[in-house]
Amino acid sequence: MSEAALTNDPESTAGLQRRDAAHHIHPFTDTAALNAEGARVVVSGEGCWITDSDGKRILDGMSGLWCVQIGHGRPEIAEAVHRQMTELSYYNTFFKTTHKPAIALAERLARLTPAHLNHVFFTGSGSESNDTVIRMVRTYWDAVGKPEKKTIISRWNAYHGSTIGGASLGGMRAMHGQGGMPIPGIVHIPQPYWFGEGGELDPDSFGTWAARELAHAIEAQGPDTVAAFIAEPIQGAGGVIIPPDSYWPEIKKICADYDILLVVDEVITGFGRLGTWFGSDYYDLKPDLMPIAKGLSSGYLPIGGVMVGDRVADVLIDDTGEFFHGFTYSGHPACCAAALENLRILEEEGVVEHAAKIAPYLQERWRALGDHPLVGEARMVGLMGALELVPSKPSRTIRFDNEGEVGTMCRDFSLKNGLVMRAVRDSMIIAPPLVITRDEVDQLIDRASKTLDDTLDALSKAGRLPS
Ligand code: PXG
Repeated sequence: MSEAALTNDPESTAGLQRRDAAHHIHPFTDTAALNAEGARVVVSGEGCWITDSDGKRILDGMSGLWCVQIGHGRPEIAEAVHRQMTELSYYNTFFKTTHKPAIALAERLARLTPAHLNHVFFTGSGSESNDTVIRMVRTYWDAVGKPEKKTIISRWNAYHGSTIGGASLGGMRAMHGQGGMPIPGIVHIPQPYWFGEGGELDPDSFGTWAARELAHAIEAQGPDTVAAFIAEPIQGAGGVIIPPDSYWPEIKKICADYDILLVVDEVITGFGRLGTWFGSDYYDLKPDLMPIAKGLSSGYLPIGGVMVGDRVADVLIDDTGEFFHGFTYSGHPACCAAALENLRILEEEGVVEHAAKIAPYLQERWRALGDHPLVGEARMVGLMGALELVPSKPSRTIRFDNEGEVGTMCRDFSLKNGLVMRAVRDSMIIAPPLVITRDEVDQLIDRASKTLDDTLDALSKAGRLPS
């Protein structure tokens, strides 16, 4: 077929890109710029790999969007969903009604999550989970007779979703800039980002400083008005910000001292990402509320939830009366079936144990990339890591001009080299499926390494490196 005929074929890559550009507004995208370039069309996925419409196989170093714990394309999930849809495709969980998949999933989650978390409120996504958190936190304090406790403290550069509530809890200034956020009653403190913001302090002193900022904010707001603190165990979308060891113990102490609820957002860190079932297990946290999503179903169908600790559940269930909140798809039977099958695979195939076992090898090889002339820091916990790109070493303070440009360039090289890495500012992020093998780790590192060389070469040719 001639090239012109191929381009006119609506199912060719060019045809699909043209049709996509005509009608599809993508999330977190400059749509005009994307349309000029054409979107990558992904057609299939298997294990740690995706294939695009040109037949190129790409190692999915981001597990889709931090979610495909068990890898792509497991037929067992499709079969479980098919079975459920044949039996009961949809029914709600409002109005004194329930169904078997919601019952079984709630039971399973109570068993798998930390011991004091014994109830779940189902949602359709992480964003809905965090909107639910705002409602629950404030309803809890109303019910215990402290209605003045309303303010929720979060961190700058946190990500808690893209609904108005989720984006307000989040600390992404660009998001706040579109649409009048944050909503009232949400306050942000500095993040524990030592590489970017630690100044002259050593990591542990900086971690303690960042945690003490919570106490300062509580004092500034008035301790009687603060309801909760929300945080990701490790910030994901913010750039895999791993807090110094001193951070979480100090935060736990401050929450207890001031009697504010601790909300641990496990949308990314839940279901094995850190080589433990939850980030709360890794950092020994005892969240009052724990939003979950993503890895709950390995992303096969949309489902999220808020795990509710006994302290809050007792009040919400016994003292609140009706909780005026819920979604059409809360506990959707097909999504619950996908989640149950995913959890069965995680448990029966020992996927979390596998992640814990492969993590040291990936970490060792990832940290060795820190020797590359472009890399200022290579960090990783469990199976989530970042490389900080810098123009010259050793340097934490001198960064590239036009932040984000080098990261994007590096990401484009990475895709060319057959590896999905995500760029956050000028850092490169990976969070591969938990089922990644040793051989795939080697391929990931080889491709990342070549990508760094390609980026260095391009920067050097463009005269963008100090001589
Ligand atoms: N909390 C956390 C910690 C997240 O990472 C959400 C809540 C919201 O989940 P939903 O399901 O509503 O998207 C997330 C989502 C990125 C990226 O570019 C990260 C997320 C979503 C989209 C993009 O890294 N995380």
